[in-house]
Parts: sequence; structure tokens; C-alpha cells
Amino acid sequence: MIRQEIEELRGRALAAVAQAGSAAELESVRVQYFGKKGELTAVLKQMGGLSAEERPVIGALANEVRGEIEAALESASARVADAEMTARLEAERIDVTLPGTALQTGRRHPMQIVLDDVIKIFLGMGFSVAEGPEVETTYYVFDALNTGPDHPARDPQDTFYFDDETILRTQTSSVQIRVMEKQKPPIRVISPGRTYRKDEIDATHSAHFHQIEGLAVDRGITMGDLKGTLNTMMQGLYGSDVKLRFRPHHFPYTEPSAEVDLQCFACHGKGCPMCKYEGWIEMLGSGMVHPAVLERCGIDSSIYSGFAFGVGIERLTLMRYKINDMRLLYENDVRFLRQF
Ligand code: 2NM
Repeated sequence: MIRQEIEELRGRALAAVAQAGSAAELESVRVQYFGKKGELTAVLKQMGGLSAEERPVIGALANEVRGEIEAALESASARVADAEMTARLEAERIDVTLPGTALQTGRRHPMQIVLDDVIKIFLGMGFSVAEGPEVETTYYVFDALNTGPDHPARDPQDTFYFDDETILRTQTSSVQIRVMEKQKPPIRVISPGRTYRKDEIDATHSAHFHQIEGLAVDRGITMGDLKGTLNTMMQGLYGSDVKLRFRPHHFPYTEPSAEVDLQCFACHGKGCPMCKYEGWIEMLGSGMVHPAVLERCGIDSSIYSGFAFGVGIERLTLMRYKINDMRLLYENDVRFLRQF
């Protein structure tokens, strides 16, 4: 009677194990037969009511069936885990041959390219690069540069003031003054950097722009050195057939002073819309450092002389790449920036 019950239980349990398709289903089969209220547990509880002859025989049978079901559960659990992994691999399949998401690489800004080229050209002529503060005192930007208290360049309409004697530098000459205070001749430096003026913004003006100034001080420096140096710079930037023209001008900090024009690339001096029919394009300011400027920095002007110049990096860049609007340099539009 109880023997039949155990045999029948074995059949049902093994069939249930064989049919289970997941770890959760196997667990519920295990609970159904081996749990506290499980069917095999209930059978074993009846053992007390059996005769002394029957008990060892039924006990052995019950143990055999338990072992068989446990073994079946174990191998089914391996089978189910395998099937679950296969299903997951199938569901989460990725196509490794699909193209990836390309990373956008950055590049140098056109003004940075021009600046790097200028620095390289001047390093080749024995210059070094000097830097200084953008927030300056009126002494370093004006007084030290012979720009007196009533000079129009000091007008708060044109210069950004924090207070009466603290401003945003309008040119990087202040850096050169700081170099001359510290270092005695021979001096050869260029000072690239940001400069600020209260200009209305248009195709050729910005309130914030970039300058490179150059300074050479030594015994016997002449206007010829200035011309040779600027020729070398412009040939390096624009090619060996560039032509420079020096026109008399006035700056408080240089004497004599000259503005330097570049012959128009588009018309070779004949006159065209690019150069506004002038044949020449104004590029930079320059001159021989005023003796009073040298003396104020503790340099004896009876022994030493020097030349200096200043040029806008924006203007150099617009010319180099034939860009017709300076604002393009500031807008960070990648469609523009990718072209250089
Ligand atoms: C310019 C034009 C001409 C200049 C003068 C000096 C210094 F400090 F030596 F006096 N540095 N830069 C200078 C001369 C700058 O910019 C248009």
C-alpha cells in the first residue's frame, strides 16, 4: 500500500523535474516533495505505523527515491542554468561589426596656429616669450610708456577702468616695461596676449583682442634691424614674396615711429576691393623705443637703443586665411573652425 504510494510519488516527481523550465520551477518542485509540508516528508512521517519487517524495506525504498529525485533536481538545475544563459546571450546579442560612434577631435584655433608660427619665427631669431598681467596699473600701460596724464588714450570711453589706477591693459607694452625693469640689455622678447579696448564690435573690431609686441634692446640697434626683423616675420607667415612699406607715424613711446603696410596679395599693389583700392594693407605699428622710456626702466639711452612693434593676431589671421569678418574668430562655430 505505502510502497505503491512511494512508487507513484517517484514517477510524478521525476516527471515534474523533467518538465521544469526554470530555476524557479525546480525550486517549487523541491518544496512540493521535500519541504516541511512536502509529499515525501509526509510519507516518512507514516513510517512509525509500519510493522518491524516492513519498516527497513520501506525505509530503504524511501531513501532510494529521495536520492533519485535529488540527483534529478541537480542535473536539471545545471540544464536549466545552461538554457537560461543561452537565452540571455541570444537576447543580448550585439553586432560587433556595426560602426562605432566617432569621437570628434578638436584642433588648434586659426589664431593659435598663427601665434605658434610667429613664436617659432622669433625663437629662430633669438627672441624669447614674455607674459604679464591682463589687469594692469596705469603706470605700466601709460606713464612708463610716455603717455602723459592728459593723453586721449587714457579716456575711460576707450579703456576699461576698475579704479583710477587699475585697468585692463590696452596693449602688451606693459609686459615689455616689466621685462626692461628686471633684465638688462641685450633684450629680445615678444609678448603675445589678450588686450582690451572699449570698441564697438563689428567686422574689424572687438572689445577683447590679441596682440603680439616685440622688443629688442642692445648696443647699436637701428631701424634697419626693425625692418629686417619684420621682413623675416612677414615672409615666414605669408611667403617670401611679401612686400612691406614703412610709413612715418607717431606713438608716444617710440621715436621715430612707423606704421607698416603689407602689399595687397590680391592685386600686388594695383588696388582692388580687398585693399580698398590702396594697394597696401595696414598691419602693424613700430618704431625706435623712446629714450625716455629706456631711462625710466633704468637703461642708459646713451649706450643702448631698441626697436619695438605691436601687431594684432586677429588681423594677421584674417589676412593669412582671407577671412572677411573678425567675429568668425570668436563664435566657436565648428563648421568654421574645421576649415583650418
Ligand atoms: C606698438 C607700436 C610701436 C611698443 C613700444 C614698447 C616699449 F615698451 F618698448 F616701449 N613696446 N611696444 C610699441 C611700439 C607697440 O603697438 C602698436
